[in-house]
Amino acid sequence: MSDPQWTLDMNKKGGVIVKEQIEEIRVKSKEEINNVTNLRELDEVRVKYLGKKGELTGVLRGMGALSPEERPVIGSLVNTVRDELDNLIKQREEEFKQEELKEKLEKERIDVTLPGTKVKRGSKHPLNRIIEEVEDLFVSMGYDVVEGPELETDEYCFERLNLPKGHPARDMQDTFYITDEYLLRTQTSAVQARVMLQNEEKTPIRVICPGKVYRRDDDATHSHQFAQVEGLVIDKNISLADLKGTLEIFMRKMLGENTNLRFRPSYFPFTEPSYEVDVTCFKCAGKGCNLCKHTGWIELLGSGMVHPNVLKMNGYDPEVYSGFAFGTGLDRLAMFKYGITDIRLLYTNDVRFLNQFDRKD
Ligand code: 2NM
Repeated sequence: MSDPQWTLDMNKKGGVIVKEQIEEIRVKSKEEINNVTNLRELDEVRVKYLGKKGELTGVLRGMGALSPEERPVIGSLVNTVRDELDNLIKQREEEFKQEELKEKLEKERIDVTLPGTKVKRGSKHPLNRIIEEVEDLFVSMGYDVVEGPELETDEYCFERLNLPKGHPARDMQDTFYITDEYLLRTQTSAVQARVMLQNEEKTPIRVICPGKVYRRDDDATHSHQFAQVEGLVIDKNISLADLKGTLEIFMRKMLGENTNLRFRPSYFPFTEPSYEVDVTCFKCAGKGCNLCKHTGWIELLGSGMVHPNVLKMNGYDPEVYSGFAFGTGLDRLAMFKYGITDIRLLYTNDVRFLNQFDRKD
């Protein structure tokens, strides 16, 4: 902005003094404005000169002493100086704000190239993955998933599954007895006895029962507690062909489409006939290796046609209904599917082991 005009011909003394005073204020205040170091100081200077009781405002207030001719001249001079100071203050204010912003940005600067903090996410336990996969498959084929108590009664775990007291096959499973009547279930077929008995209309049944079971042995290949899934189908005209087809679909889904099945006659008290089922060794594809002891086969399931006594004892007429059942250890299935060599890894929850099953979703 251009300097105010100082060439006015002031013929009266008072006006000349006031003009000098204004010039003095102008020089002094400009210097002070230029010297302030922050917004607060700047405001103090503004109040000192331009505030209600400020020095420049004071000049206007004292104008009464001037002649009528001088007043507009001085008035306009004061306005010019005030505008000049106003502008300078605004300019300084803007400078301080910019500085402040710059400082803030500098202080809050984020280095986007720094590596982030990795959020640790849990992963699904391999056993639970297997259970979910089995459940999804059987649910897609119209089965219900049913669970039951781990603390069972002798009645459901043995009696109703064609294993009366004193039956030699009771020794096949080393049972944890709690009392004479209560025990830790040795198989989830106890749940299936409940399902059959509780179905009062005696309509067809299609269930799988996954869960923990308990036996009194443990070593590298056996645990005193392990996970099992058993399946049961009861309807009219259920045959061995239905069992074979179902297990083939089951195993091919879990272990690959090239998996074949081999049925070996066996004995279970709750089925007749009974079969142990072998699957093509997944490691050597049936050629023979150390895992399958050079047979090409791995034993994975037990199965059979539901024993007429079991049907009868749970309220189904064996002349009208027939059924098949099967059972398999989920631990063994998980070990085969993921190539795990020690069953205890599934139960000790070592994160170095579990991290290998990191979720991909
Ligand atoms: C197996 C092997 C063979 C089985 C039998 C039953 C039922 F309820 F029908 F009695 N449920 N599961 C069965 C048969 C289980 O597991 C190795």
